[in-house]
Amino acid sequence: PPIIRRADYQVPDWLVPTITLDVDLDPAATRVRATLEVARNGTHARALVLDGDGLEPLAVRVDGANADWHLQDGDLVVQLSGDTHLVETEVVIAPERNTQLMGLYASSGLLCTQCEAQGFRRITFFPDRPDVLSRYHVRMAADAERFPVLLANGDPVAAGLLDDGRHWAEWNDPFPKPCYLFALVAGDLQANRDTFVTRSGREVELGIWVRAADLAKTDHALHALKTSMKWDEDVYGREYDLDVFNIVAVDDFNFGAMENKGLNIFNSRYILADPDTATDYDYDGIAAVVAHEYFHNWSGNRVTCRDWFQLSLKEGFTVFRDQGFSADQGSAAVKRIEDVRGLRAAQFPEDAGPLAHPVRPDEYIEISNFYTATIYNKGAEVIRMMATLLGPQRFRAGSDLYFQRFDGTAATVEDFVSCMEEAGDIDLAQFRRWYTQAGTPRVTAQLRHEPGSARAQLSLAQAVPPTPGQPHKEPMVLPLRLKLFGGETGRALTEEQLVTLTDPAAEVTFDGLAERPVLSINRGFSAPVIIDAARTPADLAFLSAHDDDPFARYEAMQQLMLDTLVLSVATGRADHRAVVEAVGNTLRDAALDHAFVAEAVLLPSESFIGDQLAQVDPDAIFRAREALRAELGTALEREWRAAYDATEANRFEYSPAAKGDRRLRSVALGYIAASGANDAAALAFRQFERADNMTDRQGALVTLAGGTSDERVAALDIFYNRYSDNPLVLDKWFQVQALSQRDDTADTVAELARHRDFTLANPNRARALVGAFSVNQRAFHERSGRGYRFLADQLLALDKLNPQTAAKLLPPLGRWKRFDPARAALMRAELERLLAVPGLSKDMFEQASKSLD
Ligand code: B3K
Ligand code: ZN
Repeated sequence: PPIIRRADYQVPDWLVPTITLDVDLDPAATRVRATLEVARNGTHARALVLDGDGLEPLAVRVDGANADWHLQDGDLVVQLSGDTHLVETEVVIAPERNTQLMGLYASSGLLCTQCEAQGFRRITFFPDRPDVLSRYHVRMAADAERFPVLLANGDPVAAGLLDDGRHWAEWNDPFPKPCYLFALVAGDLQANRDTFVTRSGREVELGIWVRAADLAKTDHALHALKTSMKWDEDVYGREYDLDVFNIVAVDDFNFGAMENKGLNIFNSRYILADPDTATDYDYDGIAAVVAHEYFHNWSGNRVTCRDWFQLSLKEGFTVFRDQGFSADQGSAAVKRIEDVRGLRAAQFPEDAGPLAHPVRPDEYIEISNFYTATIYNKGAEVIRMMATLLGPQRFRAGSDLYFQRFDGTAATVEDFVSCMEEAGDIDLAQFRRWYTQAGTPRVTAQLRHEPGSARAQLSLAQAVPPTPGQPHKEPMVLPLRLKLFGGETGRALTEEQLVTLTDPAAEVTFDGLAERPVLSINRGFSAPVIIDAARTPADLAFLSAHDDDPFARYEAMQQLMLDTLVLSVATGRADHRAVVEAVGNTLRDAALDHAFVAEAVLLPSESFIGDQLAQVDPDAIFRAREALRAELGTALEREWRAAYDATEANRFEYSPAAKGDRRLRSVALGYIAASGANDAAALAFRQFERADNMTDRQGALVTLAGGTSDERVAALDIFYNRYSDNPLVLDKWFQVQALSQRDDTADTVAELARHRDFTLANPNRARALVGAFSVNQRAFHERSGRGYRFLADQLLALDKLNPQTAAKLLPPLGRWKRFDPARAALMRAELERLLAVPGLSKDMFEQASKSLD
């Protein structure tokens, strides 16, 4: 398959100022008539090429007459003589047979679209690229009984009945948009409605559309929508621009949600919530995704991307915006901890592996493979660093300038950075390397201090590792927030300062120190780097108790835990004392909020421990981590029980404090179970049965599912029976078992793949079982290689239905370089097996072939 290169970008040959779509909907045969006003862009004699994917033209007319056209690799090529023409095409497509969930497809009885990145070409012939912006007028018709609701982008303009039991509706979107933002929905839906009055006094009709039975689960999403609309006005000065804003929830969706102009379409897992079926984590995820898609109305829709290499222009910025929103809704420190944990779990391994790519990639085979943690989350960190370097006022000025200057256009990453440079009056020339160089920089920091001296010397050095296609790296701009604390008193010895490392190495001198200093560095995770600061367990324990930045306290504890675990994996012997003492101190510190405590006392994941080692030994890591868990459980049993009892609530409430209580309660339960206490299973089962909310119920289920008690089987059965008609909760049932730490998880997962409720056709279900299993380090990397074989089998089956979702599940197989030669060979063999299959999608081909290098 061809490689698409950023350097090859050319402006479009033809523009399409307006498009009229006439869509006669039917699950088996939908007729799409498109009328495009096309305009030659510049002086050239090239034909009009309209992208098509799997389309057969039934008619092609130019200015009302039969046209001179042919198909080329699925695209429609039309010879045109003048500078403007009216081009009409007609195709028939079958949404009910669309298992890729790209283009127009059917999901649980409704019809909906997904066009980003290149799904529109599966609906009609069109220049399917983000720099062609058009005004859309859509007329749709469908059976009135099966599809009583007809929605599209923009404003509704007219509707009516037809004689044959069908009805129609027309929608008009006044804002020119690229075709990836087109959407329509037809179905038997009900809306949870409200209004929002914008700051200039316009009233916007809001609707969250779901099946009637789900209506009661939409209040949280609706509330999040209104809160986001207000937040974007207050924090970024961005006002909504249409009179209606609709969101539709669908069960079959390739990712989280889609920001189509005025008509967001969501994976139902990011809309539906009530206390009985959704965890606090789900509630938070819903608010974050609702906000994210809403924020795209400016960062993505009003200003879109010139080409798909600029994807992080909208995604990195919008993630940064949604992170800010979530931070403002509760504890900013806990939100930062969660975001950094997510970055380390998904993006750092990506950046260290065969699929590493810059935040602005230079080439791709299939763009769907580039909706990655690097584009999204590292992209957000890059924006965050600019915000740190500029400070809040100048960052806001840069953002205002960007929106004002590029409103209504398709922009580039370069445009954004230039606005920051101009408004911030700062030179970001070297900083731009964050967009071009892949790989996570490593910073070594060494603080030297002579006993009794008032001076200390900090040596900083940076290195960016080689990544595929980039053997040599230049130094980056690394904004490091740091501060010194007194090793005896715990007092702050300095103000926090921002040290921006731009050279390969630098020295910073501190004077007037009254006592031995302890270094707190990269506070708030001011740069997305790996810090190697070689601090003693005592100093880390000290910071975990005394640092005044909660994020830095968390980091100190994580580093202490990591150092301890890495040492015990390497030597087989463990000294747990410093960790036990530090965790005990945190648990006993009454001034800390429970949400923070729960994060701080969690051990690093098995895979993150693996990331610290030259070679991952999944079994040794598992043993070392379990041993530390058990010891923490036993040594601090009184504290865990106290925390458990102190966090019992009478009634469910969704507030930061109540969420913190529930989180700490389930973490404490896990440690009580790890201690081997006799009553642990009974305690968990009691929590499971008495819970009036999913957070407590699932928390108990996780603990039970990882053990061997009789209660385990009972709880899994009860859970299954209670929720067997709720697909989102059944996903949890699959996922909890796939993530279990039991010795027989690989068997259980193989069995679950044959369960009557398992299907690869639904992406959420596929991810809940296959995706979860492949990040369960010990189970997936079982020495026999059966985990690898299982994943490859599932990928092959899924590739036939839905290549995009299949390819997204492949990366765990590509981590072979990190494992011993026997495991590496088994993993490679599976990648080779995939590549040998005839008819493999280009999505899978790209991921698998790159993963072998
Ligand atoms: N922009 C969409 C993602 C589309 C993914 C296409 N493979 C959702 C989002 O990031 O908001
Ligand atoms: Zn997005």
